[in-house]
Amino acid sequence: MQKTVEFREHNGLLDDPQALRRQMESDGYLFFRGLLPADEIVALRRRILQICDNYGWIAPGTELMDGIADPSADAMEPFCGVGVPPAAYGDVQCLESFHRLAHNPRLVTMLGQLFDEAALVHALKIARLMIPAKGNAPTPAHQDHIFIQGTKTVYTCWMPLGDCPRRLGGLSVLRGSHKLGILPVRAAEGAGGRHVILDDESEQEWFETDFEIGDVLVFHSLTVHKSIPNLTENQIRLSVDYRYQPPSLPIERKSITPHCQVLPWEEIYADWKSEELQYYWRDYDLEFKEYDVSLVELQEA
Ligand SMILES: O=C(O)CCC(=O)C(=O)O
Repeated sequence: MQKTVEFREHNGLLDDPQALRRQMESDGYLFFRGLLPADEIVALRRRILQICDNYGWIAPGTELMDGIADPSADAMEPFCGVGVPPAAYGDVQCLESFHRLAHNPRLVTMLGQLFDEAALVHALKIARLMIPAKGNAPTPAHQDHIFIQGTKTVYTCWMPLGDCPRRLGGLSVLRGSHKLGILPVRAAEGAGGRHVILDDESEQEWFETDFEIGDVLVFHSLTVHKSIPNLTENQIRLSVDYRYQPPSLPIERKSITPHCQVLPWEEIYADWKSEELQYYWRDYDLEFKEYDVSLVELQEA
């Protein structure tokens, strides 16, 4: 039987590494209210909505920051589960502030406490511009590990770029599902195109919330999660998902490449003001692990 439960808030565990680790081990997720500075997120939101406007996807006469989609956006062809076509996504990947947010000291410190080792931020960083349009189905229930691989000790930080009440979508996690091991998958619509096959009889507790700007959801690479359908008629759900791991554990090469190879790093970096966050992973002595394609093979049609 499926049950929907409000996220527990874990701000009280910040600065207590053992308590953070215990909570992650127990439920497979952590949720922090207002962990990130709203002004940084607002600025990034504005840059991304400006890109949407450049492509004609913002309804004329509406306030840019409300992110109201123009009906013509229905004609665009989204790719790679990011909500928009490659040209627009390339523009987002070129934003220095989009990459910088993943390195926010509050995030990196919290993850370092969880790992008991300074966290490596994956270079592959994802933005989702979920315009309610044809082809933008909600993300099916899945485990990140089958796509990311390397070590299972990879944690995802998901955060909305603005308030994200349930009716706008948002992410939901299946509590404790990181203990189920790697689950088989069937084909599905939405990002990743894979839906985990779960025992229907099992008691399922899906945790969700009305996200506010600055909130951060952290989950283990085996924690099953999905997006909630966007029930608004025309509002764009903007979010980012970044990944972290201990640098001492194996990593798969894709994690140091631009998401979906949308542009090469040289083009992404072309207009950046600072070199600090360019090619930073080259400072690590990383152990690379081959991608195992069998993990994404479909078990059911
Ligand atoms: O934002 C979404 O719709 C999907 C995000 C996701 O699956 C992830 O962060 O791993």
